Amino acid sequence: MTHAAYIAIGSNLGDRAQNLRSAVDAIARHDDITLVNESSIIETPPVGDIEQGPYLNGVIHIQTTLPPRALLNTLLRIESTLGRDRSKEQRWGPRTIDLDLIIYTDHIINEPGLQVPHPRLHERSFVLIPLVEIAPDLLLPVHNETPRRLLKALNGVS
Ligand code: A4P
Ligand code: MG
Repeated sequence: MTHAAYIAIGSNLGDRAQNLRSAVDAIARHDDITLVNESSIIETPPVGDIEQGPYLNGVIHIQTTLPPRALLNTLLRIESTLGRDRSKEQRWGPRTIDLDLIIYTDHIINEPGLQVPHPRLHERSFVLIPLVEIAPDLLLPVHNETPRRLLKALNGVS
């Protein structure tokens, strides 16, 4: 049984474009994952109170036989392979690569270390803009809304 999932990707340290490319390549090479679609990569101003450089962000759509926790562990492993070291980071601070599992079919997961849909999805244009590009009308659990409508709401358009 395969499941559709969406992963938000971001980088604001080092060769940002190459970091994203390497992460997507590693995800696509995984035996239990098929890459279905990729959004454009956009440059975005940093969100949060920490002074840091701009990000490159995007979203990818995959099909996978991995259950959510195994998929998250795969993403965390790919982050560390690409040189991310959480012990040297601040929360919401600069990072070479950030891979967030934002959607896993219609599952709602609230466990320690795993929340899906990603809890800040609806307030982040750096996630919603690329998600709207590849899945404008996907009905999201919890919100019971589509990415297109969530982005409009974030921009103050009803
Ligand atoms: N975790 C729980 N749920 C998930 C999930 N659905 N996907 C846990 C991935 N991880 C999940 O993550 C900390 C822990 O969250 C993981 O070990 C996992 O068990 P992290 O990536 O180390 O922490 P983080 O990324 O600093 O925190 P968080 O809450 O994911 O923040 P965001 O939302 O990723 O914010 N500005 C721009 N323009 N672009 C960005 O990409 N990113 C951030 C980080 C801040 N500002 C940004 C951007
Ligand atoms: Mg993260």
